[in-house]
Amino acid sequence: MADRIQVVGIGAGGHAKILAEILAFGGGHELVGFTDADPARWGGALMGYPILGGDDELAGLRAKGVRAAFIGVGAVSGAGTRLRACLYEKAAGQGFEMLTLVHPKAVVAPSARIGPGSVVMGGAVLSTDVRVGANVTVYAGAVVEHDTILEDHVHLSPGARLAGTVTVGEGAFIGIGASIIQGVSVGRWATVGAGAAVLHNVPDGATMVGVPARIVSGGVPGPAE
Ligand code: JB2
Repeated sequence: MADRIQVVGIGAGGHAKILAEILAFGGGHELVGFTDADPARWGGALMGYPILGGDDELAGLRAKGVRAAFIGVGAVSGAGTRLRACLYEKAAGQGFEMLTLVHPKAVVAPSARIGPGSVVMGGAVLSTDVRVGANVTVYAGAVVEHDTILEDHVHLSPGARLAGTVTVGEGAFIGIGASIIQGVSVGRWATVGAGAAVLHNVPDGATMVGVPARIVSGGVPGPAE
C-alpha cells in the first residue's frame, strides 16, 4: 500500500522483534527493514524483514522517503540505556519521526502522556497523569502509578512496579520486578537491580539492589535505611 508510512528499525535483536510486532498491529506503517551493527547479519532477515546494513544506511533511507524509525536496540550488554539515547538522538537529528508504539493490550489512562519514540508493551499500565518522556521503554507488565514521571531514555523492565508520584530521571534503568514506593526519585542514569525494593531516593548514576534496596556503587554505599 503506497500510502503507508515507511519505517526503519535500528537494531535487529530480541527487543526489535517485539517492536516489529507492535508496529504491525497498527496497520498504517510499512517496516522496510532493520539496520544492525553486526556486519555478519547484513543481507539476512529478522521476522521476514531484511537487515539492510549498518547505521550508515540511515541517511540514504531517509533520502529515499523512509519517514519514521524506532530504536530496536533494547539493553545490549554493557551499553545500558546510553546506546539507545545516542541512537535516538542520531536518528531524530537525521529527520526521522521517532515512533511512539503502544501495544493494544497495554492500559494507558486518558490523562497519561507519552513522548516520541517511547514504547509501551503488552500488559503494562500507565495510570492517571503519568508523564513519559522521549525514547522510554516500558516493558510488559510494568505498572506505573498516578503522577509518576519517566524522563527521556528511561527503561522499565518487565513487571517493574512504581507507586504514585515517583520520578525516574533521564536514562535510568529499572530491573525486572523491581518495586519503588511512592514519592521516591530515581536519579539520572541510575540502575535499580532486579527485584529490588526501593524505599529511598537513588542518587544520580548510582546502582541500588536488594530488599530493602541499598547502594552498591555510584553513591554513598551503606546499609539500607
Ligand atoms: O549501534 C548499534 C548497535 N549496537 C548493537 N546500531 C544498530 N543498528 N544495531 C546495534 N546493535 C545490535 O543490536 C546488535 O548487533 C544486535 O543484533 C542487536 C541487539 O540484540 P540483542 O538481542 O542482543 O539485544 P536487545 O537489545 O535486542 O535485547 C536485550 O535487551 C532487552 C531489553 C536483551 O537483553 C533482551 O532480552 C531484553 N529484553
